[in-house]
Amino acid sequence: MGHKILIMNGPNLNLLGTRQPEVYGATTLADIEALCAAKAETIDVSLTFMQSNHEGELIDAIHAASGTQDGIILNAGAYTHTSVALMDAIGSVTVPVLELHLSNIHQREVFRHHSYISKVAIGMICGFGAAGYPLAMDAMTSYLGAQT
Ligand code: CA2
Repeated sequence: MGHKILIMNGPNLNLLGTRQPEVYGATTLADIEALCAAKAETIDVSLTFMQSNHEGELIDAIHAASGTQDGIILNAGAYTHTSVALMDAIGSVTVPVLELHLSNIHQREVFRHHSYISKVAIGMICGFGAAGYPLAMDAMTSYLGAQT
């Protein structure tokens, strides 16, 4: 089995596909998980997929990923713009984190333009909707493959 990748989803992403489809699309988080599971098969990735509405749970998951996962793909939701604690958690582990957003945060309200996660992420994908998830898996796999 290839790399171990953890995909983490933050607050309100459990509501995907049920509200604001004009912003976030009609795809549910369960649909995205299925998309990622199918992608994992094709690129030989061992995938763990989770969602939490709780900042501390997300921080605990980052700590737990240290030494057990090869990479994290993180859509931190609105914590992206508020959470020094999540930034510090990522900064405290060596596991690489790729920042992901469904929407193009730079096209939206000014308060979404700043990301604490970007300070500590290896890179960021945004604006491609659900398709960003398998893109992020390719990007993380490529990043991990380039590491010595
Ligand atoms: O574009 C993204 O992926 C975001 O991380 C989504 C967050 C938002 O706060 C970030 O600025 C950008 C919000 C997720 C909320 O998801 C909802 C889904 C359905 C209905 C309402 C909210």
